[in-house]
Amino acid sequence: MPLFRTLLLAALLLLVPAMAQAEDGYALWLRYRPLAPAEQAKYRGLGSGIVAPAGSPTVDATVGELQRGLGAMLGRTPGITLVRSNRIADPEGYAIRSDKRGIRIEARSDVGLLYGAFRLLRMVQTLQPLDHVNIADAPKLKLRLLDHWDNLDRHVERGYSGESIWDWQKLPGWKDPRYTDYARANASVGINGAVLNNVNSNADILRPEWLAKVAAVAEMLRPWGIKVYLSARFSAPIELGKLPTADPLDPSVRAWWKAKGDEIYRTIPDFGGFLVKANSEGQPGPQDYKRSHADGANMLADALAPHGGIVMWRAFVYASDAKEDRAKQAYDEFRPLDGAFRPNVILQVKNGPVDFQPREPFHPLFGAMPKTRLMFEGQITKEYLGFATHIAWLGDLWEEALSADTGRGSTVAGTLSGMAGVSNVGSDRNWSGSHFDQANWYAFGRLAWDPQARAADIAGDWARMTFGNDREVAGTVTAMLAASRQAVVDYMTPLGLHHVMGTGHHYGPALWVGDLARPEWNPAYYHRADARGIGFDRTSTGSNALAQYAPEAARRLAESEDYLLWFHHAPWQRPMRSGRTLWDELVFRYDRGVAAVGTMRRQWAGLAGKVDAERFEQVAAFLSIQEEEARWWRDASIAYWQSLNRLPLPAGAAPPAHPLAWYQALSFPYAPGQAK
Ligand code: GCW
Repeated sequence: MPLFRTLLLAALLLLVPAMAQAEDGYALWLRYRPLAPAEQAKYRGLGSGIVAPAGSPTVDATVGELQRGLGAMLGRTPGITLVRSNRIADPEGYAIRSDKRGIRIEARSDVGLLYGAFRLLRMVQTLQPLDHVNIADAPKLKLRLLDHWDNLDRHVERGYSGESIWDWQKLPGWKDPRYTDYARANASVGINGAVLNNVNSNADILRPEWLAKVAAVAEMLRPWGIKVYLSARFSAPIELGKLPTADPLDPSVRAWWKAKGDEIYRTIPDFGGFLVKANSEGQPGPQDYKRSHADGANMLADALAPHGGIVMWRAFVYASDAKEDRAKQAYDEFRPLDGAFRPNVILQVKNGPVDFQPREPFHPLFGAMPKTRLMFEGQITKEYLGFATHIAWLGDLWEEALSADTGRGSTVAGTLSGMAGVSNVGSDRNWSGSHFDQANWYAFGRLAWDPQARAADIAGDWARMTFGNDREVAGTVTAMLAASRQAVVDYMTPLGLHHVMGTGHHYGPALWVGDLARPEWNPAYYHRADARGIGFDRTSTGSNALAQYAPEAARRLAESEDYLLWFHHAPWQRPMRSGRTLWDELVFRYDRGVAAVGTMRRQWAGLAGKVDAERFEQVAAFLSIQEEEARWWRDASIAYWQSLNRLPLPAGAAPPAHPLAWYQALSFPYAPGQAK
């Protein structure tokens, strides 16, 4: 071999490990980095080789994942026996046991084996011993879904991570391998369904040529235990079927949906069902024909029932002409329909009564519809929490909602049949638009599997799997996550403020806006601030939204300072528990939020050299953006409140960097993710 070729080869061999170290976030929490020899030693003596039942695509996927993951981490595959067993009661559950000879994963179904395998991989990723394992686990909820708000032209509504992952134009011919990695990531946290298209839906997805595309995606997700669902446009019988009406009680409309259901199941035999946004924000629905939400949902449910399909009907409604407090409308509309829905209808309720704000009280429908199946809708994509650049750990936000006591005999978690998360996945190489936003996708899956899980434990697992087991790194990342959500609440919407963001794009503060066509679109509608006070009176002297909660829950919410301005209109001078006035407390909290971002920045900077360069740099840059924008929120808010209350700043608080007019003049016509 000529010398230069030998040298080239040697140089390449040296480069390969370095290249393998490069991290761009694509691998998510499934990085499977080789363990150090001392760590590998922990896993000696467990036999070797995988024994699996006769192949099915899911068993093949399971074995492949174990080989890939354990092979990379340990340099070998320990002895693992996968066993189908009727002793495991839950169809998706599993048991893992180990002794000197090896590890045994038992499950009733192949997907249970898959979940067991991912659990085992997580244990090795987080360096837990495997010698005396004895674990049994099963999901607490049957429906664990991602809702993609993806349009057919690949624009993602409220998406901050590029275009839609679904490359519709090239489907079904080109089946992007990325869909398999998407499915692996979901399966690893137990997500078992995906609604592929936006709830502001387009009937075209139900055309035969589009169903062929959907079928191709379904085929790729199926081995990983994931069913596909579609958002159905209620007026599709008019748009596609050329019928004169979409009235749910009209026999021709019912027949059209039934035939459409039959056609879908011929194309996709395990199709999950429909998600529907009806009579909300301009979407068509049964009320266009003076029919109820139950009439509409039941008609679709009847079309899918023979095939085992479900209808997820969204409770996110507020009427354009209603004079009523927007926060009350979903409850007023749906509570009287309790018991009126078919068994295969599930009402999908957002975590709070307004709209995915940094902090909302739990939705009063949870616990209030005992005869109706409910599912929880959370927003993984951060429409109101800083898009992709701000670190905001939603594990805490969801835990707060899920663990809330409804006062009707259970927590919110206890009322659920399922959970759906509005996906933050897009075409970006790192999937979620930022490395830390991957944590929210991860957490959503883990909480859907077990809505009583502790967000702090999930954060710890994610940190180790994503950034490694180094104590300082994992500890710092976990601490950053833990502080991050309250920081966002503090610098954006402290003390129960809500919906005070920019119009349309929802980026940045715009508290001064009060002239939009619909009252409930205006920040001023929500904060009701003037020279004397601030906040939305939702007690009995105001809209009385509080009365929608059980008395015990209402009392707790009414007394909480975290929800003060959600439920009360209070004078600026109101004394707070801290001893400060409301005004001083507000400023204190804005400052606390900005300071917390500064702390996160410094914590992250301390990890220089301990985190791979590519991810380190991006996180550092995003934290600078976050700090700048936290200050912007704080300063613009203070400047606006002062224009009303004329109060001096508390001692030591810095004046806003610019006059109010400067903030009011900012405009962002091209901010991403807007509704189209
Ligand atoms: O939060 C609002 C969003 C809309 C969204 C709507 C909904 C899909 O601003 O973009 O539309 O909620 O949840 O239906």
